[in-house]
Amino acid sequence: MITIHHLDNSRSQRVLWLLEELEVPYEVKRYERRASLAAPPELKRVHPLGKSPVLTDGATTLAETGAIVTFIAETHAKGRLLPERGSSDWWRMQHFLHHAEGSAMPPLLMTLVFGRIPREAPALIRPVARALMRGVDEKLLKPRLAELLDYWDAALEPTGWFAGPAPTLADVMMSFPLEAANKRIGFGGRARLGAFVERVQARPAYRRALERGGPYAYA
Ligand SMILES: N[C@@H](CCC(=O)N[C@@H](CS)C(=O)NCC(=O)O)C(=O)O
Repeated sequence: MITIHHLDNSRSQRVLWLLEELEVPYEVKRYERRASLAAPPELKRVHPLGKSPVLTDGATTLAETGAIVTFIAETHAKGRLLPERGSSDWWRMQHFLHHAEGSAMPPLLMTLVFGRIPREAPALIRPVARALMRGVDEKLLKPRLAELLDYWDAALEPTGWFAGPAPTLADVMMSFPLEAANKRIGFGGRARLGAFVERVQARPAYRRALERGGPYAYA
């Protein structure tokens, strides 16, 4: 039996969505973030990095969402949520599987972290920290994020999904960066991005996954 070690309000939620979509039985072990938003130390007993998600299944312990969704697809999907192996949609899916954590999440995370720095700074230097972070946001992050939003918008244009005419693992992986972008920076009128998030969140499997996962601020 697959167990997902799941943190509230986290990118782990999309793994539960995938399992519901595939109707694979699984258990959820829930962990609660601390006030600092860090995962609790118990998660380090499951995997040394102490991040979520982690999948355990018999002798297998896997971290990294991309590896986890691939494991689930290889062992349980029976071709569902997968384009034909080796087809152009297949490689498009592979691209977005890696793009989600490798390219989409870093600037979104930087926006979150840099936004917190002025609040954490000593009161005396807070105005300087605020001005500095505003500069980084305007010059570095906003242009990069605008490029990403345009890229996703264009990628969704042909079918509304990231890799072909139907949902695939690419959509599962990309759902979290899009949800996070929607909450943190907005889509700036790019209607296809909003429509994607709505379409995903309306799926019965997604709704069931929310019930299993508990608090999730991005839905
Ligand atoms: N690239 C990893 C990122 C894992 C990650 O950073 N997870 C966050 C949840 S959104 C976490 O555990 N944060 C708590 C912490 O860093 O202590 C993945 O996709 O699994």
